[in-house]
Amino acid sequence: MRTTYLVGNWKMHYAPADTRTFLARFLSRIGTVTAGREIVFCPPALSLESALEAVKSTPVSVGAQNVHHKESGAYTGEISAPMLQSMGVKYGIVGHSERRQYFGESDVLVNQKAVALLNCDITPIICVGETLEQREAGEAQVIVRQQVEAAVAGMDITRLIIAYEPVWAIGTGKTATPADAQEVHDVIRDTLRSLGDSQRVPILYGGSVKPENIDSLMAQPDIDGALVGGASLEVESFLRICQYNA
Ligand code: G2H
Repeated sequence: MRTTYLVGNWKMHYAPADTRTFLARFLSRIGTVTAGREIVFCPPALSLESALEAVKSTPVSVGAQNVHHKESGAYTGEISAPMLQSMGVKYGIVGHSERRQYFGESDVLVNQKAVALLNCDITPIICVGETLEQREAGEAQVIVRQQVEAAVAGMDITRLIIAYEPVWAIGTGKTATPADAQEVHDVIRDTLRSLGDSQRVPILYGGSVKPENIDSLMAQPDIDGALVGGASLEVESFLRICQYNA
């Protein structure tokens, strides 16, 4: 039985004060977290410390949205995996399509970032997903397979989380149908099969996840959680997502 992950990716929202307010409200409402579920908030780097302080002694965890692949050096504006580790960050998102699209991150760099996190015992959440053009050209499965193979090269796959985020579904309100998502998740698990015990790898879905679609997504056999953007910015909607009906 795989753990399921409900991960809030706040993107460029919520400074430290807003982070403290949000998490105080969320934690006062969540009660006990259902066994086998892990709730993770990924605030902007500036708010990591506030988030870590707020979730201390609770079952909720904190992750980073990005990391530099080198341990230290003259890289103005960047943050390293050892720095995240020293703070107590447990997860790190890498390869989000917004990083690939706006900051030119390649599959090779995604792999290097994931290795950097693993070297610091931080679990990488590796994002993959096809664009609308690629989907319409019938290339979704080939693209996702290539992205997964490149991103996980040389790693112990049982230490990773994969997130399938079709680019056309991100922040657009369009969600892949549960069946569409399941089909690609199955391809991802098949891709991982030759690399190790793929049954142990959690594969999350991301892209306009909301209270209205979480139950049907989670009902799919290879969907092991959700990476949630917009709907994680509202206490009530993210609570409902964390409390999905199995
Ligand atoms: C995809 C997702 C979170 P949203 O980027 O990573 O965002 O739920 O707003 O589509």
